[in-house]
Amino acid sequence: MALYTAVELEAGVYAFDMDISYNGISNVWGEVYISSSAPVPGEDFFGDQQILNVYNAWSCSKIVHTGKATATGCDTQALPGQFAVDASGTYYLVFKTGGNSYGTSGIVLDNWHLAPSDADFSSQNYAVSLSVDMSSEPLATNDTVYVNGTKHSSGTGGFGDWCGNCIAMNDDDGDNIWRVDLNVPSGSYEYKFTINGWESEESVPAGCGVTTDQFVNRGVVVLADVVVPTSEYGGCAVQQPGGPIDSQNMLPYFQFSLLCCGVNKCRKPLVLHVYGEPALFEGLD
Ligand SMILES: [Ca+2]
Repeated sequence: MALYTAVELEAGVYAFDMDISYNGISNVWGEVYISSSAPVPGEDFFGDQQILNVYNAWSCSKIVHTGKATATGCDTQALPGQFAVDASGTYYLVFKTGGNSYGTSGIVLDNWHLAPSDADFSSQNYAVSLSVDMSSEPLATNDTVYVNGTKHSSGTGGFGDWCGNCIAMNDDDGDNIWRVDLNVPSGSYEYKFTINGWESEESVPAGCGVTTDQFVNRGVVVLADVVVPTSEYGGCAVQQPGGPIDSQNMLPYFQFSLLCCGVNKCRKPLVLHVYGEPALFEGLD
C-alpha cells in the first residue's frame, strides 16, 4: 500500500524526513519516493526517484526503531532523504510499503517534513549500475547490447549523447543479464538499451518510461550512487523484493499529525491520499 500527498516545489534541493516507530517487523519493506506523476489506484508505483529506503527486512536487519526515518540506517546513500528536482511544479511525495509482518505495534508515521536543503549535488560524480535482461530477445553470437542516452546538462559526461556504440554492456557470465557500470555527474538522464549500436532498439513501455516529444525513454536521476533494478529489454523493472502493491495488505495502524514544508518553496497539503483514496485524511493540516 502507499500514502501520498501533492506538494508544489520549485526547482531546487530538498530534504525529507519523518518520525517512525516499529517493533519486530519482518519480511517487510518501506520506501519514500518523489514523482512528477501521481500514483494510479490499482497500479504499482515507482516514481521518478526513490529518496529514502526506510526499512527493508531483506537488506537491512534493523527490526526495531523509534526516531527519524533517515536514521534507521537502512539507506546507504550519502544523504538519505535528500533529493533535487530540476523543474518547478506539482510533485507527489509517496510512502510505499508492503510485506508480511508489521510487528507488534504496527508502523507509526508522524511529522512528515519536507524542506529546502542546502546540500550541494551540483558537482559530484556517482556510480550508476545498469542492467538489462535479454532472455526474451534472441541475440546472435557477436551481438552486443549498448546503453544510449543523454549527455549531462553541462555538455560533457553522462550517458553517451545517443552516440550508438559508445557504451557497451557485457554479459561475460552468459546468463543473459547485460550490465555496465557508469560514472556520471549528478543530474537527470534519459536512456534506452540498444543492440549493436542503433541496429535495433527497445521500445520502453510508457508505464515506466519518460516521454519526451514522441520518444519514450528510461529515466534516472543521479544524486547518489545508484543501482537501477534490472529490466527486461523493452520491459519494466521487476519490483524487488516487495512485489506489486497488494490492496489487501494494509498496515494495521497509521497516525499522522503534520506534514510541514520550508518557507516559500512548498506549501502544506490539505489532503493525504491512501493510494487514491483522499477522504480518510481530508482536512489534515
Ligand atoms: Ca551477465
